[in-house]
Amino acid sequence: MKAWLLFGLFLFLFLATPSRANLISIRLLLTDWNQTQSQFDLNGDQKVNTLDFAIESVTVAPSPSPSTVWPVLNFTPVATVPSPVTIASAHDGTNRLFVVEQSGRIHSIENGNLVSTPFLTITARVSCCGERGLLGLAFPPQFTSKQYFYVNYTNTSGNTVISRFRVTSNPNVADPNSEQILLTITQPFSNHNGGQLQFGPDGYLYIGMGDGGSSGDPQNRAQNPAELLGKILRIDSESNLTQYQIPPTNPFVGNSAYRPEIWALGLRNPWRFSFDKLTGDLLIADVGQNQWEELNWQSAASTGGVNYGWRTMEGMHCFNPASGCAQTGLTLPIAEYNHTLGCSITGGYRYRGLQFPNLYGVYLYGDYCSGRIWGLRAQGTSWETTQLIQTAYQITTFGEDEQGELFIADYASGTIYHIMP
Ligand SMILES: [Ca+2]
Ligand SMILES: [Ca+2]
Repeated sequence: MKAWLLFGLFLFLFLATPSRANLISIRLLLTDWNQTQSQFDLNGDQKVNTLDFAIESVTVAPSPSPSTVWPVLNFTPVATVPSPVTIASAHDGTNRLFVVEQSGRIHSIENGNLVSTPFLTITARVSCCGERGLLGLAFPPQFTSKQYFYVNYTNTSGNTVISRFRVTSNPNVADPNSEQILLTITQPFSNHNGGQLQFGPDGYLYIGMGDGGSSGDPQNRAQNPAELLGKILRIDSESNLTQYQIPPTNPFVGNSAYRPEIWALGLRNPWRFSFDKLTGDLLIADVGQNQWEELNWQSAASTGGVNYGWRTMEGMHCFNPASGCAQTGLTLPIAEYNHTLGCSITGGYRYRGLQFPNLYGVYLYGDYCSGRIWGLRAQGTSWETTQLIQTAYQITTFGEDEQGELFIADYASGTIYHIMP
């Protein structure tokens, strides 16, 4: 089938479907790369090669415009990994899932099968467990050509390390001796180490840092601009592999009172945050102290520097001082729940996949202690949230694959589940 026919098919589907918002997924089978056939371009003078295609399948998903029906979640086991805390995707076309084992291993799942040899083993460098361990994993843009990735772990001294490792000639095995440490952050207490790593749509590496620990942020680190603790950091890890760079558009560049890595501040323990695959918006789940678990939203248009309030506030409530706190300049969460419903929020992802139409546009988040999972969706200019299910899982993390399908980890059993209709 020639390319113009394919274009015709696209046009047909585009016009024939009831809404432009519908998702059309066409699976192509490349049958021939035809070097001899050629055609003229629109200028009439240039030869271009043509491709022969076969249409393997065409799927038109129901409209992703907000459904009035909340999705009913089902969970299909994918693999079992001891103490899973992170699920990441390499975006290299393999659709592999990488699952981080807290004690210091990374496992890969390829074509639905757990690869028996771990992708990476650095257990001797990692202190575990509680809130310590190998906690974060992210693959950079253009990983296919780069073949390196980033981790966030607690070292044997209890401090946070952000480092880079390289993959060997075997795509399912990384080299533990290839480590390049980008950043070490001293941790005053064993808890609240953050752990999330995500590349933003801007290509920069975002790092979640907790307030350092103890209880109530005793040194007020999350509000201290000279500290990296209690923040989300943003660095340019890709321009210079020997030394990370500060993005020139970071909000506090040139302000000597602030560490220039700071993107957002006033966070207690942003254990999990994620970017909306479609809009680039940032959703940050911040674990609360004794009463309130919270969810924060940041538009993709944000220029950074947002103060999310901790320890002045816990959720939408004054924390220190307990009443009459000064809220000027603080950004409140878009959702919160109290400790009658859980004790530790685990942020998830906004679903942008094709297999689960009722979930489209819904952000999922859960609670580690209660196993509850909530959905959050935009309703006009505001948000609405509801509990979708209460599971028996100790929810440590959600994950998103290359197609936008969502996964969840049960820390207790180690099972990774695909969230299905
Ligand atoms: Ca700590
Ligand atoms: Ca807050």
